[in-house]
Amino acid sequence: MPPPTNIIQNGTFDLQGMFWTGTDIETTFFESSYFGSNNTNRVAEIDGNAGQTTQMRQSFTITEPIQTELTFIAALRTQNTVIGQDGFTVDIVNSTGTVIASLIVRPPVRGVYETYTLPVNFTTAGTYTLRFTELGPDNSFGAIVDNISMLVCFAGQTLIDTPTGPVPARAIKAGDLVTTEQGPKPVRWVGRRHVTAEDMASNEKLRPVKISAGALGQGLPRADLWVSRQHRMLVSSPICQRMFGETDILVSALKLTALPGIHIDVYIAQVDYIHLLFDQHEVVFAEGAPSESLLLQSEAMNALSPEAVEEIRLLFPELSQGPRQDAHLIPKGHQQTRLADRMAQNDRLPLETFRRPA
Ligand SMILES: [Ca+2]
Ligand SMILES: [Ca+2]
Ligand SMILES: [Ca+2]
Repeated sequence: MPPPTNIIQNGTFDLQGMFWTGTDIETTFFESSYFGSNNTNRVAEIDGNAGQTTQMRQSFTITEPIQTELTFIAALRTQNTVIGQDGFTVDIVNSTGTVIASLIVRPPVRGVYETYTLPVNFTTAGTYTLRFTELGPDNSFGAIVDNISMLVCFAGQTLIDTPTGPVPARAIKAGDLVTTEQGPKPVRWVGRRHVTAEDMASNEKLRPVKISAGALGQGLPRADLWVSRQHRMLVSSPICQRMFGETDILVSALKLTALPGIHIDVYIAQVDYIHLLFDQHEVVFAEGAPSESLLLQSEAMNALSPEAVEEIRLLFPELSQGPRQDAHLIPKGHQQTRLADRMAQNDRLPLETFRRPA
């Protein structure tokens, strides 16, 4: 998952009106024009001319359900503004014109910014519009707005290796080829569950494990990686050989939290769990780190919604029955705990002897 990015372009108006559309947009002046200061910070005024209702809009695309907030600063011009009347409405509008979040702003002070926050819950992917509309006396003296920002962080951007290069997990569809330990294999089904802060607050088991970049050894994962706590990661170590007679085994992410750089993420606001289902249990490469694909009849099912479990059972009845063949040995829970403790005590990394198949 990459760091949060600001989905609003030119929210500082450094590029004047670029990326903004609407009616009577005034973005050509510096703060000094409105506040009587010497400040050359470029801002927007939401009442450019008398006789026209200023409206300033910007559209953007949301690729998956996400909760975030819009923030900006606003103040009234120092001259000829009416406290309690001049201001604007800020709306987030979906593609069918429905307002999904709205805030009325009437800055209480002239010439001094206040920060405003509008929580936004995007329940579906799609194109949305941010819209500012003038309120109050239509006399060309209005509210100043600046630093408009909406930070988003799409969890589904974890990169999965495929024969054509790394692809965001959320972009993988049934039928696509994904690189596995056994070579390219077609994905049969993609399971997805969006987990909100409220979900995690009510069920701690839904909080993900964060594996920091490089924490597994050999530079892996290539970027910070979030997985469900029962999701198993490949461990390849001489300690595995000594304990289990096999070099490569699978250990749940939760057990690996005994190691540095791997911990339950108690700060993350939301997460999307994406599971790739193949004909067989496979090892795939998430940010380059070898980890299991979804195991039916496993704890990984807990991270899926009941509807998703039902859908898998409906679509792939043969997969949810009968003995399964694990991609690698999966030791019992207490043995996994001992292995993780030994690696921690001896400063050994999980992928010490990992050799990626050619
Ligand atoms: Ca600015
Ligand atoms: Ca106006
Ligand atoms: Ca006005």
